[in-house]
Amino acid sequence: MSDCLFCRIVAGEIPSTVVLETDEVLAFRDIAPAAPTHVVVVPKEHHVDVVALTATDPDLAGRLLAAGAAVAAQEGLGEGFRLVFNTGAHAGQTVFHLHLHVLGGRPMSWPPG
Ligand code: DGP
Repeated sequence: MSDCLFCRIVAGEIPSTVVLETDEVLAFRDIAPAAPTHVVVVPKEHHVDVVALTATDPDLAGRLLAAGAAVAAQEGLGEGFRLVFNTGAHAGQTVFHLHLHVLGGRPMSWPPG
């Protein structure tokens, strides 16, 4: 059994609320939503972060972004949304299996904290 939380979610060992799935990516609702809509999109294959993914499979990185855009459309975020890759501890990354945050449903400020 993997000790990676998101690998375990992908494997169905930990339940999640899935909103989109392809053979390569899984999108599910964040357990601690930071906005009315907060979904994380992960590659099913384990990659630590976006730097690692773009180094090994940049085409998959593009498809991950496309999945994030599809989730935003599916969730009705036509007024705007944010796509975020927290990369490394200083950026607030806590789960070291690459994930794209899709955040929307409220006005947002800039810069982030
Ligand atoms: P980050 O801080 O960028 O590594 O984001 C990790 C996100 O993962 C954070 O927003 C909370 C979410 N998360 C952590 N554990 C779980 C879980 O067990 N289930 C779900 N659905 N989300 C989780």
